[in-house]
Amino acid sequence: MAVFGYLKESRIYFYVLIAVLLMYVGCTFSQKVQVHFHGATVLSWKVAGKDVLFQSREAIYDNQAPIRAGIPIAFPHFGQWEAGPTHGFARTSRWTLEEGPQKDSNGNATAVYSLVDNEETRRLWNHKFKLTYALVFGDTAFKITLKVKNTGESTFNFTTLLHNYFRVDDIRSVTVSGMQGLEYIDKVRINNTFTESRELLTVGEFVDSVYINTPSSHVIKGINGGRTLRMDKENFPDTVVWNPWETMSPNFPDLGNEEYLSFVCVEAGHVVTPVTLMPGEEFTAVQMLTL
Ligand code: TA6
Repeated sequence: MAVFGYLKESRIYFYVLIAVLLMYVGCTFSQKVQVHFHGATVLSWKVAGKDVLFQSREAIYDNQAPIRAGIPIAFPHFGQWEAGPTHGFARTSRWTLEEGPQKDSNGNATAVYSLVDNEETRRLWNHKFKLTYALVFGDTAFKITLKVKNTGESTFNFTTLLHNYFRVDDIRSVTVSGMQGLEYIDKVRINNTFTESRELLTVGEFVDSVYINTPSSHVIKGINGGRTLRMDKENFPDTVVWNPWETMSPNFPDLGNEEYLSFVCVEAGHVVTPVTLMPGEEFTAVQMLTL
């Protein structure tokens, strides 16, 4: 009791209390990185003190709604889903911190989150699975490895995507490389398919485009603080580009006025052709972000 008494008197008690609270509500690696247990949503990634990711000032943190910030995870279905919530249940489930946060041998901050099937997920989608979400944060790079394992007795199909919200200085100055010559599904034009003619994408209106079989790298210019971000991806063959613009922003009450000007969604996904996993099989996809 004496130790507890000492702790109670000292500042250590205060810090321990804060750490416990943060671990319950979310998991703050450091002032550079914040991850919320709800959806294993990476809320913030700061480099040189400036956030690379966007958090809506109206985002909801009730452990029910998806958090409009950072990197929500779409699984087992990207987009509207007749079996359950849009973009699936992964981003509205409470994940488990399996490893970390800790420093690896290279001094990177690392953590591994996981989500396994439960009564609620099976009610919507009657399959057994384990998702593993490994995060590695370096000084100017952030690597995500997403694994999906079929732990059941039946084969299942899924689509998945990292719904990246990147903070930008002004959406009207953003460019995204790597789409020229590709086919894309334009959800603004009743899901018709078109071929992209531009070498660099720009955004000057409501855009919601699913680019098919994209290259393994994109370069996004105009990131918060006049910076350029490179996205490298493995086994995420498609890339979604979205901004609601002024026209569609009123449809999102968890998005503040004019906030559409401060973010672009460039999303690495496996969404056009579903993944088929037989019992015991595992899917692995990687996204590397580098400033
Ligand atoms: O990734 C683009 C998109 O599918 C858009 O169609 C839009 O719905 C956006 O995601 C946001 O979806 P949410 O369910 O997070 O409001």
